[in-house]
Amino acid sequence: MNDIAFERSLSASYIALEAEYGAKNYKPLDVVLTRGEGVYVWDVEGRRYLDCLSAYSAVNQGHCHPRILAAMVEQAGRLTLTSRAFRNDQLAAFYEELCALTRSHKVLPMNSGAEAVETALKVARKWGYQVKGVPHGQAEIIVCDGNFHGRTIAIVGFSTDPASRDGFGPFAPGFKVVPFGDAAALEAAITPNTVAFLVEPIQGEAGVIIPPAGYLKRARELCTQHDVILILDEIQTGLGRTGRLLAEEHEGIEADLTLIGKALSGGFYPVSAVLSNSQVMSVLRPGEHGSTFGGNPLACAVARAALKALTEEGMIENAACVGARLQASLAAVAAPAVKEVRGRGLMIALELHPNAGGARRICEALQGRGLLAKETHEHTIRIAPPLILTEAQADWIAEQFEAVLA
Ligand code: IF1
Repeated sequence: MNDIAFERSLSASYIALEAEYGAKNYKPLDVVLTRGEGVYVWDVEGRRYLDCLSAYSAVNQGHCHPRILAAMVEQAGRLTLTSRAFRNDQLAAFYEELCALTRSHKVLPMNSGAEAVETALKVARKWGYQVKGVPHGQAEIIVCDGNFHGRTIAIVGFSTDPASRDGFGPFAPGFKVVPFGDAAALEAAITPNTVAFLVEPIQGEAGVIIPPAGYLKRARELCTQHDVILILDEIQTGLGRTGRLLAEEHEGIEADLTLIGKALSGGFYPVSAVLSNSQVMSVLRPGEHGSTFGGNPLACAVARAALKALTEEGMIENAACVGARLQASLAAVAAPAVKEVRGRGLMIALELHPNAGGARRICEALQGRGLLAKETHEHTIRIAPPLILTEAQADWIAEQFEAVLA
């Protein structure tokens, strides 16, 4: 489409309205989507795109998955919200199924990922005072350089990304930052007041950064040795994205608290959860934490269906197998602009050389070829299609990158 045709298009009218009334906290690609099915989405002009972002891994099961949709519609017509002041008949089954699947003992349901992170931080601090015996007000939590855990004030307070953090202080004290992937630095940072280590198994926003082999295993050992709670933020890496149900499985470890969100609902509805495999969760007493919507019957019914779709339809195995194929064919793209292709399962990043003109330009060119991907930082393109991607679709993705980068 030329510039004049675009200015008169339906898309342009939506974009102009957004610009007039909306806060400018995003800079999306100029594509206005109206429908989705499986790995595909359609814009208001009827053009089809293969979605290589999956709503930041919230639609791992594919857009508008029929089983999740049916569960949502059925539950929405029956009972949506009771608050936790009363009980509902979906919560128990959600707990039971989620615990069985993840080998957890306890679940605390929330809505957004950031709320799950906040919940874990609160639980860890309380555990530190009540169980570990840390002096009141002295609890320390260790986090990693380059982390992304959400947008609340406490969370952005320990972010090392100026765009996320600057201008939002004053921040909560009690956080210490160490380099990601450096177990010796973690060990050196632990003090008698350390209550938790919070880490992403693979850093997402930082650009799909995979730590050295053995790092998480060593972190697990250090946490056990020093009586520190290991909190794994699997909000992005979890639920099949890396080719395993949880990314912790790649190193054969178990966290004390595991955070999941995003694909827990298949993208239908914000559902997150804190999973606990130790007695850590028992420090919370009635009235000390909660959420109006957390654990509501609609969320539970949707999440139950989302988990069933993920596990019963072979999506996790598919992510491992098709992900390896896609990563290999992207790595084979012969273009001098490509610095590195890295990833695990269907969590892949293609990093361009700093002189290659930037990732945004490439994403716009891919959009023109019917592929939607999003840059992260200036030079990296994230490739994270739904986990139902076929081999043929994976090959098609690699061809589009080849065409655009050549
Ligand atoms: C935005 C990135 C992805 C997350 C991890 C917690 C949360 C997230 C590991 C918070 C959220 C999002 C939020 C979205 C962009 C996005 C993102 F680019 F920032 F890094 F996915 F890649 N832990 N990630 O990745 O979950 O509260 O949003 O439900 O625009 O902020 P939330």
